[in-house]
Amino acid sequence: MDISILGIPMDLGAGRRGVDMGASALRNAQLARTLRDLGHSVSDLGDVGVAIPETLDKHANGGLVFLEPIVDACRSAAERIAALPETAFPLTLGGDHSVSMGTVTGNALRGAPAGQGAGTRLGLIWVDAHTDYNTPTSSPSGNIHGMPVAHLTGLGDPRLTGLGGGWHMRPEDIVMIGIRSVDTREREALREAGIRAYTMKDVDQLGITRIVAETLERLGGVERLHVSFDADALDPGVCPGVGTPVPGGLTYREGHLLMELLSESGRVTSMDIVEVNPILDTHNQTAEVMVSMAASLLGQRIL
Ligand code: B3U
Ligand code: MN
Ligand code: MN
Repeated sequence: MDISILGIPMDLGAGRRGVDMGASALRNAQLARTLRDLGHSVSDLGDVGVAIPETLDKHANGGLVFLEPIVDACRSAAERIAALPETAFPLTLGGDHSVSMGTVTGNALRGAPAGQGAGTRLGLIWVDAHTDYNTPTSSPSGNIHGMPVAHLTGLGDPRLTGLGGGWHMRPEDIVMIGIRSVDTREREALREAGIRAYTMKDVDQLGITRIVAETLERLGGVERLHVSFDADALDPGVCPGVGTPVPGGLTYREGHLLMELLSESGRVTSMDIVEVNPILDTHNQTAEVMVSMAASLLGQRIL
């Protein structure tokens, strides 16, 4: 496969500093070499430009923290990804999870004719402890990294919902896995939208194998399939370097099995790795684990 790595070193959407260094930590953990050793051709496109928080006025936009620079970075990421050749597999490195408004949009717009609402039908597998389905009005924190999925479906601030020029995700094309932290108003909005979310209770009861089978069946009709992997989906014992750790997450093997089964399906066309925070990590463990997750999604096998 032709893998294109693109970094979005942004922590503007998170409540704590440091995820802007996540892309660098993942590169340092031998991401490109690991994927090349699997037989892929890998090109690193470098980073999208992101504003430095200390140079900005945090509340320049009536309440929504760092909204404009987040829109700018997401737009740059979307443009870079949308322009990639059809055959490329974009592997995007955050950054906090608000980068996915740009990466998902860019992937949906690849190869699509220009115009209002154009874009392919993209399936989204959101691997996360959180559902990230807040809007500016429902969010308890005001942090935009808790809002990307809502904005991708068209709910929230028009400057963020407008990134796709009228294209939005269909809620029925979204599946979440690993969920264990949902805010009250988020829960109501998710139900209303009809998004399928597998909680950690579902992982315990059904197991990853059945969850992947159901997910692939539900997303049977999509043209592209994007995996957005938030490091905090994995248990904090496995990935300690995250800003909002929640106990009771996916084990190391559950994470790998999820990636291995998705890889075997041959249907995944792009991936994000987000929320790796080297400041909070121990010896780059979280980046190393996330590189191994990418390797499993991209064909690494035990035998
Ligand atoms: N739901 C909370 C917490 C949160 C969401 N995503 C992360 N944390 N990483 C919020 O702030 O919206
Ligand atoms: Mn997230
Ligand atoms: Mn999360």
